[in-house]
Amino acid sequence: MDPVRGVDLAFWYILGISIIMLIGITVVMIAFVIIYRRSRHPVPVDIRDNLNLEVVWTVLPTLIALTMFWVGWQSYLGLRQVPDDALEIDVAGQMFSWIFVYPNDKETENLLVVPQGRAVKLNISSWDVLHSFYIPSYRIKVDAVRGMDTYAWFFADKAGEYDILCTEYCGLGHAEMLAKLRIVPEAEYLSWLEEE
Ligand SMILES: [Cu+2]
Repeated sequence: MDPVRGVDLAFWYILGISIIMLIGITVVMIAFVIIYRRSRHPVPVDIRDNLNLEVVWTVLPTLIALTMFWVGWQSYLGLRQVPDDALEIDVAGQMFSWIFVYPNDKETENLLVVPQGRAVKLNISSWDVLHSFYIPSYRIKVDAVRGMDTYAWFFADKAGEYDILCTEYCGLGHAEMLAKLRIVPEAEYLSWLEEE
């Protein structure tokens, strides 16, 4: 599944169930306060157990939690399964900027330019401390750790400019560790790539 759709689906699914539960539990609580108030039920009833009820409140939440896991797992697979034809770009976090290295060894700082309509694989690492590579628009958030190579990918579907941030506190300049993702038409990308 497309990572953006997958992550959004997992988010809304979990949020939706949480809202339904919140409303349901609140309504039942208020109803119980009104229906079982002392003036109507002066003597409390001592209920020992109810097998059916116990089975329901064990099985139902288990099933709900499992479906949440399944939706989350699908979105995770979408984030990790990179299309074979992806364009590979190396990304390194360093105090305090993002370095991008292209297939022809072109290097940029805080600017990632990619062609529209391509899948882009980012090979992420760090040159010093912990950083975390974050593109909110493409739902990517991956820790950059020195000595550990990892990756992320996204499908550059819409031309435009998007924010890239560091989302792991990495020192005094952390807040300035901002970069831009620029998605441009393929021809523009190719000519940009050849520029010094
Ligand atoms: Cu950082």
